[in-house]
Amino acid sequence: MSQLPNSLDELVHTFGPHLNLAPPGGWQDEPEPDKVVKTHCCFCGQQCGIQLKVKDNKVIGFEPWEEFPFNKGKLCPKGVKRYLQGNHPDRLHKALMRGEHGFEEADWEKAMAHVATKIQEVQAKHGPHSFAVLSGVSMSNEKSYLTGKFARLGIGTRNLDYNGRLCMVSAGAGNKRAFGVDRAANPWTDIEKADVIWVQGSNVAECSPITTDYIWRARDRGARLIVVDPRITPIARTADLVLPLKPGSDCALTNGILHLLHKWDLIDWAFVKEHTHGFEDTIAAVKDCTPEWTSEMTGLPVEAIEKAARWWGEAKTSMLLHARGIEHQSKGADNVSSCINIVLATGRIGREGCGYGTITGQGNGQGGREHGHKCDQLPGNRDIENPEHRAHICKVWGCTDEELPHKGVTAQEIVNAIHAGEIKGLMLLCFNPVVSLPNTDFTREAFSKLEFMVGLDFFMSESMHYADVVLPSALQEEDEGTTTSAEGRVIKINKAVDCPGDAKPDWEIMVDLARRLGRGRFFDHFTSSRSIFEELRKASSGGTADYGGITYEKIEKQMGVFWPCPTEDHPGTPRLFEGAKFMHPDGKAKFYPTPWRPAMEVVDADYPVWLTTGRVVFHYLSGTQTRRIGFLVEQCPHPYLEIHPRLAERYGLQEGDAVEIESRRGSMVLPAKLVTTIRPDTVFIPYHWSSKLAANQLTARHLDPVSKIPEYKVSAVRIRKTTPDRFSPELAELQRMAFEARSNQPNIPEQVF
Ligand SMILES: Nc1nc2c(c(=O)[nH]1)N[C@H]1C(S)=C(S)[C@@H](COP(=O)(O)OP(=O)(O)OC[C@H]3O[C@@H](n4cnc5c(=O)[nH]c(N)nc54)[C@H](O)[C@@H]3O)O[C@H]1N2
Ligand SMILES: Nc1nc2c(c(=O)[nH]1)N[C@H]1C(S)=C(S)[C@@H](COP(=O)(O)OP(=O)(O)OC[C@H]3O[C@@H](n4cnc5c(=O)[nH]c(N)nc54)[C@H](O)[C@@H]3O)O[C@H]1N2
Ligand code: SF4
Ligand SMILES: [Mo]
Repeated sequence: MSQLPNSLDELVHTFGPHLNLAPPGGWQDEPEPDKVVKTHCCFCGQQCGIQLKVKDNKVIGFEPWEEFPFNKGKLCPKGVKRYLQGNHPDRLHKALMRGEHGFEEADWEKAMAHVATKIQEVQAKHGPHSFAVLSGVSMSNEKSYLTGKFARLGIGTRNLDYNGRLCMVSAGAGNKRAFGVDRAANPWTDIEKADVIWVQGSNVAECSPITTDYIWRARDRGARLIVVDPRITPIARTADLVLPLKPGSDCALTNGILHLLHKWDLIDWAFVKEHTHGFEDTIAAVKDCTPEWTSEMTGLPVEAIEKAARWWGEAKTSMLLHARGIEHQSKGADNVSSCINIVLATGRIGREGCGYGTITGQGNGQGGREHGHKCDQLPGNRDIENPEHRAHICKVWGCTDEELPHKGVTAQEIVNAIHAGEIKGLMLLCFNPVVSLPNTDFTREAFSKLEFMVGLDFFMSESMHYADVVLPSALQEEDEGTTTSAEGRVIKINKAVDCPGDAKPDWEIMVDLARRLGRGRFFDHFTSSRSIFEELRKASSGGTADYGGITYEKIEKQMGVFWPCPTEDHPGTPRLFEGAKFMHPDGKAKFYPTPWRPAMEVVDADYPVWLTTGRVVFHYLSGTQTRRIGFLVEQCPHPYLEIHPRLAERYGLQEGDAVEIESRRGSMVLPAKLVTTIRPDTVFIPYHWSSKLAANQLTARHLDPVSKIPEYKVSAVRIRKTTPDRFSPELAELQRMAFEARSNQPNIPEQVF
């Protein structure tokens, strides 16, 4: 559990490295690095600049990269400790094949030949689309692009989707509907120029820590901050107005705000008339969303709703930011649209200090959703069912229309199809569904039904345990490439060290496999990430996400290039929609009516408490990476149930007590963490752990009908006090380690397990 130090000893222990206090035995002289490589953090979508120190082909530490404009040398705790992964004893160095006695290290040739044969066998038996690919966007643009091409032309399946389906797709759907393009509308420097900043469903300080800095710079200028979240997160604790609404009630609030803006005539009529469509229908849809109705739906006081509407409505400049809090819902896309509606109604977009953005989550969550990594998409954000778009890609790829599969199904639907026996084979890379998909039992059942699974990872993730062959892949610092940050800035990842053992970058493995599958002609020309990027430029050219004019050299020179960037002499586009020009064919933006509907599961007499899930600053996603870094484990060793003292009292719970949480999907036992910063009808569990500690044992497979994102943020549960012997052995072990680390030992090792 994240600790606040309550004694000097504990403080020294917890923050020792930062206080510059010598460890027992004194500081060791740090070896002089052979080189220092300017690159970016491998974790979240902020993609902070960092310099990695390298000695003897190993990353041994880091230095801040002060000149990189986005973070100017600042890093969060994950960024500071990321360098510890490379030399971790758990790194996969060899291919693994499942034998009679479990996994055994295998000769590379043998493993690859087996994979190719099994893919062909499954497809021969059950048809080309019975083999699916699920992948992820911690991978570079080059790898994401190649995965799309490999699935379609290498394997020949339409069933490809990615972990952004659990992350960015509601925002994507809402953005495309409104603007015709899916990217944050502004560079982050616009945040500091806004007079009102509205943050909805985003734990900024823990999940996009560097964005905090931009918001605080605005506050230093006197800007007002409004935060909408059922939990009073660290950023909310510095807000001018906190709106701790009921989970799942977001579009009731934003509809209510639009109602008031209209009632008080705080609409920018000139902007609405000249630059948008659909206002009348949208206003009609909020006719009945009075402050009283909004208050009833959201659980917020009328005065607070009115104050928020007044502040937003009367501001000269403003910025609205949201993240998964509103997007991880079965009406995620509508929540996004309802936020955009209040931005459009006040005409505050496309100019300095005025705009809107979703805070992209994963490292390459932005770039990875542009280059054909999704079941219905081709590179450049093209539509796989649009004949012109298909023709462009067929030309670049040198294939016929018949060779290019059509639309497949989304990530959760692929797993549903595996469970139903319709999909029989899977290639899984850069994705850990056994931890990250909702309803863990269902995912596990599905994975155990697969006839054949090949996985690519650099650690043995929980999902890899279901594979028949595991191929060791490369860490971010073992290859070069590009990613695109939350701002839409394309940046350059630089290679610092070589891969260990037989490990290889994902693209090399896919190119090799494509040859073995007899499709080498589409892939033989790829000899480096740079060669893939050159094709990506052509493939994206003319699409909305146009990278045509971006080169590695230009990225280095400009410290990033914002897309769209159609030609080499184009500087890139930091701010979209300048002059209120949107990317729909008629140049106008579209309002989208979002009539209220409840979450798919709501509290009732049997399951009376709202459950919501999310993150802590010290861990990253399914935890495969950060649960292996000692410092981060020490700060937050295991999950817990965040609960308000009033709710805790009702169940007789005190700090640290064992509490059983049960939903219609499953149950788990966690220690209670009493906090006054959460609604008293809601509990929260961070989701970064596996098996008996996985929050997704409780969540449901309810999807948004448009974006197909799971409703991670809203479930109904019941809770009861239980005894500590019900803690799972994993939790007991983590508690013991944490206790020892705090009491006797100077420090637990930097790398654990
Ligand atoms: N430390 C850390 N940082 C990360 C990540 C990580 O794993 N760890 N992951 C990265 C990724 S991939 C992502 S997607 C982002 C996620 O970044 P965020 O979306 O900021 O993080 P979450 O914790 O998923 O959820 C955000 C907030 O939504 C609130 N919330 C819950 N239910 C509701 C609701 O019904 N309405 C509203 N308005 N709010 C609600 C939660 O209380 C939480 O504070 O973070 C990125 N950065
Ligand atoms: N309950 C609940 N569940 C959630 C969420 C939530 O808020 N609540 N959030 C959802 C969100 S927003 C997200 S983004 C997902 C994330 O869920 P996942 O995508 O499953 O999480 P990761 O931990 O990123 O898993 C990536 C795996 O790929 C490996 N990996 C990393 N980089 C590479 C690479 O370059 N190549 C290869 N081959 N492997 C690599 C890592 O070691 C790790 O095992 O979780 C979702 N699940
Ligand atoms: S904010 Fe994100 S990118 Fe920056 S150091 Fe932290 S995890 Fe890395
Ligand atoms: Mo995410």
